[in-house]
Amino acid sequence: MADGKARYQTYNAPAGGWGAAAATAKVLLEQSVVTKGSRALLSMNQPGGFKCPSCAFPDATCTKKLEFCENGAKALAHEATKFRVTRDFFAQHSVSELMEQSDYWLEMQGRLTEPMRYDAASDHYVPVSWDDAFALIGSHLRALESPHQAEFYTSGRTPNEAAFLYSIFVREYGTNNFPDCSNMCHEPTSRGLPPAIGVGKGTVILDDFDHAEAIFVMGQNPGTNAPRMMTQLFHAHKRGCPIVAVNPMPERALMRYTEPQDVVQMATFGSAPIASEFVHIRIGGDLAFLKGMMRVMFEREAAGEAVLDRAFIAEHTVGVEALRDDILAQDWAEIVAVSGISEEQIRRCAEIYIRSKATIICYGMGLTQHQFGSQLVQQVANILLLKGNYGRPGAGISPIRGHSNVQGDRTVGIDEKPTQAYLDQVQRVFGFDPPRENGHHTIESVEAMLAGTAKVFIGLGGNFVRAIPDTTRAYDAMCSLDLTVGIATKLNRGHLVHGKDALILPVVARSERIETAAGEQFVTIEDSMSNVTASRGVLDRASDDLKPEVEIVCRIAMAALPASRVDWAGYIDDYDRIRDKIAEVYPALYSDFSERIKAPMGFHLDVAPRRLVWLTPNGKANFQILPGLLVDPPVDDPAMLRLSTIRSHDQFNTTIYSYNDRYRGVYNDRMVLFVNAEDREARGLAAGAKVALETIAADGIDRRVGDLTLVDYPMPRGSLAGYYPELNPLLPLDHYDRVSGCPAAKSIPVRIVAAAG
Ligand SMILES: Nc1nc2c(c(=O)[nH]1)N[C@H]1C(S)=C(S)[C@@H](COP(=O)(O)OP(=O)(O)OC[C@H]3O[C@@H](n4cnc5c(=O)[nH]c(N)nc54)[C@H](O)[C@@H]3O)O[C@H]1N2
Ligand SMILES: Nc1nc2c(c(=O)[nH]1)N[C@H]1C(S)=C(S)[C@@H](COP(=O)(O)OP(=O)(O)OC[C@H]3O[C@@H](n4cnc5c(=O)[nH]c(N)nc54)[C@H](O)[C@@H]3O)O[C@H]1N2
Ligand SMILES: [Mo]
Repeated sequence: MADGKARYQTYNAPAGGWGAAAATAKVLLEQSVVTKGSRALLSMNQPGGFKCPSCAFPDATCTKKLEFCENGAKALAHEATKFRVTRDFFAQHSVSELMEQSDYWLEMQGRLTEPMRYDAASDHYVPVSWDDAFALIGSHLRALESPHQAEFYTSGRTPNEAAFLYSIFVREYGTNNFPDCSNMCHEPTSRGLPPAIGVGKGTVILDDFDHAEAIFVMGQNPGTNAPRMMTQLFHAHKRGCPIVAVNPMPERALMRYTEPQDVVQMATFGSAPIASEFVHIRIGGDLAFLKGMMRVMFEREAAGEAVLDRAFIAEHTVGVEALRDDILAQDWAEIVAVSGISEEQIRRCAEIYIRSKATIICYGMGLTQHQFGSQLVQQVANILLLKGNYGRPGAGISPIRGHSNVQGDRTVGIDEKPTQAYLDQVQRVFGFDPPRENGHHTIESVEAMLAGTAKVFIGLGGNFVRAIPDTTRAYDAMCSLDLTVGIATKLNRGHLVHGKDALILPVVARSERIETAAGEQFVTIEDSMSNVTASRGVLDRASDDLKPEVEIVCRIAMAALPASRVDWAGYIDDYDRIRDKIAEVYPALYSDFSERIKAPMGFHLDVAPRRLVWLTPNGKANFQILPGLLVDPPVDDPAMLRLSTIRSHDQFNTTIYSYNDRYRGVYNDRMVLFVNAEDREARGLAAGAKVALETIAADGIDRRVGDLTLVDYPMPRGSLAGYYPELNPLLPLDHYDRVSGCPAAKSIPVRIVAAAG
């Protein structure tokens, strides 16, 4: 638990500004890296330096200023930390003892230093040589009856070079089982957008923010999770661009913000409101809101006003009539009831949208993590199509990705449902027959573990057991395996909930230099707006006994596939050779990769809709229909509340930096529930009461989390919020979007039980 006393109070200061500067200094101090960390921060996101290991927001193309934010600094400080997890540490603590510790405590122990193997006799991790570790993995993988009994997870911090080789290795090994953090994140974007606009990516570049005439920010908390985006929003606001924020929580940075890069504003303690319109949406109300806006457009069009971009629709799209029929079938009273937004405000937002000749809609997990998340994202694509908001400056769809290279990993082959054309290409380039059937996404991989068919789990980064739904079942699933491997920078729960054999393989981190026999190497990543840039670490590695992810992947491949047709040894030292292969497999995107990456700011991957080219089967953009107004099936229980599991300001996914959530006024506590005071009173509960939550599910499994403190917060009626990953035990495994496999972590049906424990 946290050291200090829990406090809940309103945060009245603007987001950003001096609060952010102070928090940056504090975390460098806490990790004892004030000098080293500050120096490294000067190289972060600069040409010749390394890419921020935190979020996937792109850098400005001009390099005149520092390009890091408070939360990037936290990520760096925790990576560059002076603390170390050594063999003595593991000798001191058994795995069962470590299981009793919090995620925060585990994180604070520092960087892993050498490979470790689980010893069942003593219940301790003990040192193992790299050679023995690879031999153990090889012997397990070679012994499986079928390659489909292994699950190969990737987390989105993995750079392109390692992810590409991993995808080739796993396919040569014989399976497409690629559970990926993206499956829990922007998969609705990757699966929902292709039928609509032909690509599963955003169509906006950073420069578009300077030309937009309206920006919508839906289901996203940029002040915490993509703080560098605040600079774009701040400048857009300054030049009078309307910004509409759609969120059940009045996130502080969307309300009032001080730009830390603005010297005058900092010096005068000034700040600016960011959102000109705050849409206080019910959890799951976004479909109704978008349909309401589209209804206004079709109504006015029917009344003879030219609201739609008719020429664009005629030339580029199919299906507008069906969309119009669906939209006009929605009744205003229901739209208002489901969204929680008045007709007047919806009309006002529609007016902003109609007047703007170039609109960007950004969105995050608030839209994707619903049971119909993929179809909801398609409605965002629809409304943009109605006004031709593609292929022109200042316009487009902008999913804001999570991990710094989650989009890149997908581009270079981490995909459980690969296309046949791509598999043909792999076969041509590497000469082996890749498996043709679909593999497992994250949920399916857990189902295979629970069914006893999966035997081996390898995690290239990440913290699988903490990130996935249904924590209790997830732990059982993991413990049933023959071998679990965690390839990681830091100790986490995933290493403690392990299979019969288990390995921890420590890696060189993003901010650290990669030296090989061929000299210093760099890696590449693709940000949320499809820019590919080089990342060169500047710090010394945390321990001599770490290996780069590329080498680890190659050595696993060599151990598992002695008769491989791929020259794994040749890729360990020279990363240009890997990039040449990426260029061969993806000639349209990556031709001349090794040359083009030499440009100081890298290059932009082609995004066809920017050129008004639609890579769909019919060569057009297609309007998509989702009947009704709900993004989650209804639950027939009057006591039901919808729970959204969100991030605090002081965490990176499962990594907990502290127990504070400054912008929401919560200190020294993460076991909180943000509740509407009337919902609380209707249950006869006092503010600050301790309660338990129970999931409402029909599968007969009891899911309960206790000891939660009710904090009054401006939530819409019926909507609750609390923190991920602590509340993951409440999220049923099969509560996910069937199109994409993405868990509906933003909409868990729960009831409050007025009892602690
Ligand atoms: N510092 C930091 N940066 C990060 C991360 C981190 O943990 N810490 N994680 C990274 C990753 S992997 C990702 S995917 C991104 C996540 O970045 P976000 O998408 O911003 O993540 P969340 O905190 O999950 O919250 C999303 C927002 O959705 C809102 N919301 C909840 N339900 C609904 C709904 O039904 N409708 C609408 N409109 N809004 C809703 C919540 O109030 C919250 O403001 O950030 C990345 N960057
Ligand atoms: N309830 C709920 N569940 C969610 C979400 C939610 O909003 N609500 N969000 C989902 C989302 S969007 C995501 S992306 C997933 C995140 O799922 P993951 O990506 O699996 O989780 P992380 O917490 O980002 O992983 C952290 C670990 O990665 C390792 N690591 C850090 N840097 C490196 C590196 O450079 N190399 C290697 N090899 N390892 C490294 C460290 O050991 C660290 O402990 O969680 C999902 N789960
Ligand atoms: Mo994510």
